[in-house]
Amino acid sequence: MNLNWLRHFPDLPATLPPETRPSDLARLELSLAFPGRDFSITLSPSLGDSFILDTIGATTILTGGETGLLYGAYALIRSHLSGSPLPAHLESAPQYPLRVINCWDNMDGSVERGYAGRSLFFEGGQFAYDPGRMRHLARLMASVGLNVLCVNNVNVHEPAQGLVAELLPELSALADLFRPFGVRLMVSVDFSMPLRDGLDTADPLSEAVQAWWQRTCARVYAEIPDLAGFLVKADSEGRPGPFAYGRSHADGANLLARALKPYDGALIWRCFVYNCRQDWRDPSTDRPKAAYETYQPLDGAFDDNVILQVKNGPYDFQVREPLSPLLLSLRHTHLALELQLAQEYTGQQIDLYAMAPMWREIFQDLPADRLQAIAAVSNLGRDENYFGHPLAAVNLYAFGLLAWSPRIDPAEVFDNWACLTYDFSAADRRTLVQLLLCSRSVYEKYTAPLGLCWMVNPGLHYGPNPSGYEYDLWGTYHRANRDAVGIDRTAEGTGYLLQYPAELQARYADPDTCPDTLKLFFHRLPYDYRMPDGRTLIQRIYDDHFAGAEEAAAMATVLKALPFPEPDAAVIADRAGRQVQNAENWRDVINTFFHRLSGIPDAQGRRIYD
Ligand code: GCV
Repeated sequence: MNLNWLRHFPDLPATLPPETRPSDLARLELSLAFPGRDFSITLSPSLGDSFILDTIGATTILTGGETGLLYGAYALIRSHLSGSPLPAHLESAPQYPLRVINCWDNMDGSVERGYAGRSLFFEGGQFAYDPGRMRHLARLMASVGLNVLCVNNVNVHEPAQGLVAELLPELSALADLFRPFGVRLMVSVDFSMPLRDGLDTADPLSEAVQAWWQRTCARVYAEIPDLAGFLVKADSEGRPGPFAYGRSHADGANLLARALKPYDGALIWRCFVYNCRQDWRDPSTDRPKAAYETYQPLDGAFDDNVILQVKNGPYDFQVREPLSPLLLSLRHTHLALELQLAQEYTGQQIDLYAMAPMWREIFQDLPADRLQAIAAVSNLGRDENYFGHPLAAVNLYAFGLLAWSPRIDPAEVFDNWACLTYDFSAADRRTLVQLLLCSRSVYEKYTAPLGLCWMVNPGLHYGPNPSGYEYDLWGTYHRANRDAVGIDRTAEGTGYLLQYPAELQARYADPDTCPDTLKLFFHRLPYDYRMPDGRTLIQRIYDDHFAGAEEAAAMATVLKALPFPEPDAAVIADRAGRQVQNAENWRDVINTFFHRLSGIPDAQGRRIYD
């Protein structure tokens, strides 16, 4: 059953010739989608991913690079099926050469933070995939311009270390399935891998280690000449890294980058480095400061095929965080932005949460040309619909378009996606788009208030638990007491704010002018603090939680009334019901938590538990 946005794309033949190139596929896709229409297609290899489209009378002229022709073909098909006409002359080039999906799939078949079933690629310690689905996935990605798929978890559990050794032939067979669609594979590697192979060190300055990585890359690229590169999580949440040898992350990243360099491979090095064994009693360590403190001093020390991958916020994909200051401060280092499509903290593909409005905010502060690549943690799994929640598909769709052009308009993208996915009337489609557009702010209202973050159930990360992480090791504290809540991160507090450029420091420094959504991220405020609209802080917390739960219920009613086809209708109705319960639970737990601490009643006398 194909209920995603490819559903009206004409079927491809059951098999493609093994040497099919993206440009061949582009011609095939166009001939299937537009039988009888006149095309003039010119391959101009130097254009790479870019394409130019001209429509003159009944003839469409498409010029593009090897992959550009394919993206041009998909742009035409999307526009045709969604009824959004392209201009008569269009020159289109992606903002980022690497548009990456990071799967956190383990070879035992589990998916770390996966909410759409088991792994699409692995089971029982082996490759286990349906080739038809792989091709479909490749087409799904290519149809929105995504071109790199990192198949295994950044936490590299055995036997995944074998992906660059004994499992390499199987990885290569998988790469063959994605290649016609212009999608290149990437693998996560473990920094300590030389130890597995008999070396007694993984020290980046050891010549034996350097030679080991060179040999490994030679073997890998002999099998998969177009592998996009390696992704590494090092010295992060228990993963091995160069710190064990007293070396810097520039030493560590450059080691792998130099081994990849002869093959044009990229080394993507994640910056998710912080002390995950913090003592909650210690207020002098402030986790959001960690990545900047580690990497800012190394700016300019990385080789040119190293890309530092930075999560959008300084914490970890919370519903609301400011932009990571590292993304603004590194000037001489290649950067990738890391987003998370998997809804780890944002409703786990049960609650509706469409992300493009959040990404728009990111790019309001982040100049698009600061980045060389963009990556997102996958929300895919083995479920029939790939995404668990059928509407979570919109996040992969929108991410592809964002990676091509970060200035996308969420409303337009949602509308196109809805048009491709469901045969709705214009009115129903507008309703669906409105739900998607407001879904993030509804979720935000009923969960942790005003940028506070981390009030989730530990480990699981779904549902409320305001003290769940408060006395733990992870550096994620709100420090609520009977008078006040939040952490002062200004110059007078932890100093985190000083990591930002002056303009953003000015925006956040004063609690009175700091945007409400981030007030408790940057400031510690008493419950009777007056918000700009005159309400007290505590009243605003209560009001948001009552409103958020009400809005979730209203959204569910509207969603259930939309004419989704089966099986989507049943799944959407079920998840909407669970979201309503989740929202009520959040409302009651958070309001009760603050009510018990503060002793301040709700001005409207609504039910809060004593
Ligand atoms: C892959 C958070 C998640 C982990 C994830 C980690 C990361 O801590 O909870 O599951 O590990 O981020 O991004 O590396």
